Amino acid sequence: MRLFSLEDTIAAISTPLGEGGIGIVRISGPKSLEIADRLFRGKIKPSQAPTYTTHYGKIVHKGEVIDEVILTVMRAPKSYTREDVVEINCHGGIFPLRKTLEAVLEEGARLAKPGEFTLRAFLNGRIDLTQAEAVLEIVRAKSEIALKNALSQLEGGLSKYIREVEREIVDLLTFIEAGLDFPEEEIELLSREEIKKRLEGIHRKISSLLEREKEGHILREGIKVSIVGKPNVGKSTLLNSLLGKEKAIVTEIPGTTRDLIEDWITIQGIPFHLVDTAGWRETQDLVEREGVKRTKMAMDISDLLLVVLDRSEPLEEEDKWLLQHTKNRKRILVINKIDLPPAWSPHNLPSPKIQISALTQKGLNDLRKEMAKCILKGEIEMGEGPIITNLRHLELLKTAYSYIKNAMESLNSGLSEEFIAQDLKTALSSLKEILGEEVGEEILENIFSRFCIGK
Ligand SMILES: Nc1nc2c(ncn2[C@@H]2O[C@H](COP(=O)(O)OP(=O)(O)OP(=O)(O)O)[C@@H](O)[C@H]2O)c(=O)[nH]1
Ligand SMILES: [Mg+2]
Repeated sequence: MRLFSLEDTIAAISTPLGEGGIGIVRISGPKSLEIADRLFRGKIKPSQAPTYTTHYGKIVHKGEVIDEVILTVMRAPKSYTREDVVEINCHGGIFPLRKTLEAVLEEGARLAKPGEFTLRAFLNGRIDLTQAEAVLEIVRAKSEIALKNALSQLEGGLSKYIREVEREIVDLLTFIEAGLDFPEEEIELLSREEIKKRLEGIHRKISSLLEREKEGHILREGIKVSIVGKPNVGKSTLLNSLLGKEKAIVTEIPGTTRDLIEDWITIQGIPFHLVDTAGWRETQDLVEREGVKRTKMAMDISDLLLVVLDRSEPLEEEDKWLLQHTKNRKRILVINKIDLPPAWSPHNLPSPKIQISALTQKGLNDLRKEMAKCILKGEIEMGEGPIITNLRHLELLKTAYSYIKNAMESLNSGLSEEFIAQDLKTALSSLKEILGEEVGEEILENIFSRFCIGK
């Protein structure tokens, strides 16, 4: 299968396309240096350059100077892919980059598939699968905490944890199987009590990873926050103020926002996915009605609601309805327009409530703090240690967990140790699959196809 061939030399533009300071064409594989030799004109031939050195020169193809470049040589095995890698730093425009890539391809490289450089690093054993996946998570990280977690995964934090659990399972299996193979021999065996203790230890380790599933979900998806309220209370103004940009249209006409408007912010390192919604009211207007329907759906799937009330106008039926219907949800009451004379007092409203002026930004910091507090309070402690953010890992861990549980139950109900060994083996192979030690090509294809080309 082509995806897994390591014999050919691959190349791609590794920086985003568009106008930039520089752009990089990356080449990896056995012919990298040879190809570079044919295109590069400088003081030294790339194939004679020591590893980790950079060289100034020109790319010349078919007698035509394509670009003035800096070329970097990284020799196997100390490179991203563990193969010979050449990176050509071109001027940033699309044209020189494309021309350089074309020349590289004409000289014998083939265009890399998405994620193929990272795939090679994995296939060549430089990184395991969780580390390869971390590369993708780093690119996609939506907040500092997500980035930190992905970086630690790239450094092998998660792999180390899982390898420890693997080792404990293998140790236990060795004892159990020795007992099964040589029942008559005088070898030191574990008592059922000791087996139980070890199983419990393994169980604890896996479950403590699983317990942080919720944090993983947040890092992956962010906290979904819907801004709701009747028309004209200032929802879109609030969205814009939190984002620091004019994302949503704001007018004094009630019913301005019809569709959901979404964007991301981070507060204290936590990613929030904000959704501004259509004002909540009964209406005959078809478009607006559809908008309100979407508001309902957004509300249903939110982790947190910002229920916005306008303090400068008397409360109406819609406000009361919303207050009543969101009372069992995680919410913050946002009392807006405090820069205007008040028409009522929020005194009797339940907490948490924050008074703000979305227009002048007064109170906005308190609101941010409250949003972070709602999330951190008791539920999400972004503590130390790996957090599972990847659904593939999560599923496999759950499988391992259930087999360890099976093994514990078999032991408690006095079943033969053969059953326990079987469960342990299945759990072990799930853990190996997380690290990519036992994983099918189809799964690899699926993972790496989500990367961008050039990674
Ligand atoms: N004085 C004052 N005016 C505000 C404040 N927040 C919003 N407004 C004004 O209130 C009007 C409505 O604001 P929007 O943000 O469009 O209100 P909305 O809740 O999104 O309204 P719909 O999209 O129609 O549901 C605009 O004229 C805003 O300038 C505030 O804190 N103080
Ligand atoms: Mg609006």
